[in-house]
Amino acid sequence: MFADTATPVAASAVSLRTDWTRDEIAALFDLPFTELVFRAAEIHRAHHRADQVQLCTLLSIKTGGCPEDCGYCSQSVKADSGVEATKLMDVQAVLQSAAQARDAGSKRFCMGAAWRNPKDRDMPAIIAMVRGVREMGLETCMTLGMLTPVQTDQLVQAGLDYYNHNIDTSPERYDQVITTRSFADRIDTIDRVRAAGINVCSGGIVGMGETRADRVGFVHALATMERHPESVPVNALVPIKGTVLGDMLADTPLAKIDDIEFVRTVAVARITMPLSMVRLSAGREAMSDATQALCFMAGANSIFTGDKLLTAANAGDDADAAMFARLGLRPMTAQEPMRAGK
Ligand code: SAM
Ligand code: DTB
Ligand code: SF4
Repeated sequence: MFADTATPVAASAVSLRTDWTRDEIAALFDLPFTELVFRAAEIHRAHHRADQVQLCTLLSIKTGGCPEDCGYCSQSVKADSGVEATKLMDVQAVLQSAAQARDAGSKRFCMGAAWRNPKDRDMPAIIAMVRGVREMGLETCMTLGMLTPVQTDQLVQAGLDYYNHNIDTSPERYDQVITTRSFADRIDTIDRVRAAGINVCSGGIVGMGETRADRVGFVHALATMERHPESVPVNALVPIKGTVLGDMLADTPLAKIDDIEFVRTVAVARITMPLSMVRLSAGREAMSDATQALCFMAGANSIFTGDKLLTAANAGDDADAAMFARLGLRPMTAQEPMRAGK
């Protein structure tokens, strides 16, 4: 049976470990698969409603033309992906989109901009978007690249709930994926957002041709943060033609991440960060219901809804409704168990 009647444990009653060693995390990855998933499921059920999945909706509020060179991303100026650069969307159009997401049952609205960092002249519109979306009763999340202290403060004043800033991969592999910024730059922004009292959403991508040791290093970097990110998106690389990694994968099909290894990564994230929302993010469109079911069993409890992510296709509401019915899952209604200083 689902843990339908289980009462999630209060955050204060849980002692969270932030001293995980890489050896411990590697040992979790090495467990027999069913044992690993069983342990992750136990932890999931102790802290969350195991039959409920949080629904989040993404909107690209400024697409393409990004000066960064992230090897996976269709929106980099370095990619030959055919994605056209747009200006920042009008506030009213963003609010219209948020209203649709709310009406479709989404609880969080995540707005993404293809920027290295926002310009100060963009901030008034960004602030109006945060305020407007919050007034609709949705949780707000922004992902805008690096932030200055002043911009961070402006987001706090606007009432932003979450800031997404992924570490993407292990610290030692970072410069093979992105050269225009460093892993340390990424951590600086995460620390700034955290110190300002905004909830942190940070995760990364599996299936970029990395090794198991990189996946260990990736989870280790998140699970040893002074405070675990409240949301941990685990993306499976969506191989996009014209990007460095998308083309590499097209040439070496065997490099595609094994489903079982992907589920292992989700399970290890759940075990090491028990209270975090673990989001089964990009890449679901290419996953079977069975693989997604294993991810939910292993502790994933959040997804992106709708038929589009930022530029890539997503599973779509009909497919998700059918999957939820098939698996007996339902959309999450309650607030998340752990909140940062709010
Ligand atoms: N520009 C901002 C930034 O980089 O933080 C926000 C947008 S960026 C697209 C957000 C995240 O989406 C990336 O950090 C990466 O983890 C994920 N992502 C981008 N392209 C992806 C792809 N092709 N497959 C899987 N995940 C992807
Ligand atoms: C995250 O970790 N994944 C989302 C969100 N945070 C911003 C983005 C996924 C993007 C997938 C590729 C695309 O749509 O271009
Ligand atoms: Fe720009 Fe973000 Fe894409 Fe990197 S992931 S190229 S920073 S939009």
